[in-house]
Amino acid sequence: MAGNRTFTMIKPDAFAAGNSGAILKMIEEAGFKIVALKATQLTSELAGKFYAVHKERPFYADLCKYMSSGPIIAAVLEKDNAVEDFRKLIGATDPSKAEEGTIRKIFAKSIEANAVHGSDSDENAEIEGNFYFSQFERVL
Ligand code: IDP
Repeated sequence: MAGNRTFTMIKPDAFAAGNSGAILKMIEEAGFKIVALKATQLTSELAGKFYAVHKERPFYADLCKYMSSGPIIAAVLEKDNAVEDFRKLIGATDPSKAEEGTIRKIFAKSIEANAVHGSDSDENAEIEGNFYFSQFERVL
């Protein structure tokens, strides 16, 4: 159903710091239902594919290196107005600009190592969920 699912990753910095459980708790308490979940690690090549839209940006090579530097958690989340509400919950890309109480404000280390990913559109939520999960790995 369009509009009620989004995709997230708990990025290597937050996973390594042992913040995955606390972040998932905040996500559930904000009303999101977890409909797919896995711990995994990207290769640099896969990180490059995931972030291909940024390949002309100066931070792309560093981003691919960072995103493949350690384990992550990938998840599909369900809630009304999922994409927009989740972007609000995580806060601005740069944690120094994120609102108080947002996941990035609480857990992010820098503009790059910013704890979580959240899809920016329904279309990308679908593409990103399909990047990680087969139809048998998610709640239908
Ligand atoms: P978003 O994750 O808030 O949607 P995007 O602009 O799509 O932000 O950037 C994707 C990811 O690239 C960010 O979450 C962050 O990890 C990294 N990134 C974005 N801007 C910068 C930057 O200026 N320097 C370093 N890394 C950046």
